[in-house]
Amino acid sequence: MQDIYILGSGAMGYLWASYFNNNAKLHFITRNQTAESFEFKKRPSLQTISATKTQPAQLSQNHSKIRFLIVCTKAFDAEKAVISIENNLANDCQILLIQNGMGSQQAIAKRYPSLSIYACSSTEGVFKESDNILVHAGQGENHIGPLTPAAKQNTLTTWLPPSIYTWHENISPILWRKLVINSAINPLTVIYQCQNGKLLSRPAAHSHMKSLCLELDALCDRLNLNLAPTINLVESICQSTANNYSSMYQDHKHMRPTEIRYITGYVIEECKKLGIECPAHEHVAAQIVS
Ligand code: KPL
Repeated sequence: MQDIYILGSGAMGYLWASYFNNNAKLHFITRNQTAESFEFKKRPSLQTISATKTQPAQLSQNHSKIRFLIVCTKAFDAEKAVISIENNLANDCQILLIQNGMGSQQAIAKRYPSLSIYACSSTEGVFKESDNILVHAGQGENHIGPLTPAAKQNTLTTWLPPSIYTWHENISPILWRKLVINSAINPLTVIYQCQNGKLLSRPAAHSHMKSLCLELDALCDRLNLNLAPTINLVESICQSTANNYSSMYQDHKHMRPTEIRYITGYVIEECKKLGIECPAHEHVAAQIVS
């Protein structure tokens, strides 16, 4: 059985572990837990998943080098987390990155250019009810593509169940599409303290969204991304996820750091590089704690 290592034991980490259906040895690498076996259940299927928890320091003692790694941390933790175990990575290690926004995945790919590094954009809806219960609330999709030259579809199929993702030779437009959605929705749900759907019914929030989308249109046009007018895309996602509280709203509500630097911050950086004015994004970035 293959050993699969997972960084990040939040809902996404649990979900990715569940995809292996116990056909692999699953190891969560955690900062503050000693090695121990544990189980959790996934609802509504009631599948039981068994795994171990291992601290980075224990990796060198009890484990061979890591060949398959899935990084499910928040964007701001991802690079630090990979660096903390870099001495344990095999020369042919394959790393799958599942972060919101952009910037963190590219930084990791730049740091380890010889490894096989993949980015995933996921629309799966999950939350942890407790440490032993994962709730799969919304069926979504996973889109995966390469970030380094060594990352190939046929290498990925040697360990990742092909039924759970769609492969893209060019993942960049997919990551951009999600970034556009997140930058026009997530910060506004924090500013207006509401679910995604309410951004359409509250006039102030809706007109704020339109100003963000006009800046995103200018950026998408310059990058030749076929996404403008982005307001149509953003409004349709607000409708289909109307009852969701965005991930940024939830982070803010629980007083956790937010991913604003990797969402709005990335848009601002790209606009600056291209000489595009983006006052609405700058204003939003100044209002949200990172
Ligand atoms: O991706 C999301 C998020 O909350 O981060 C959306 C699509 C906005 C759904 O809530």
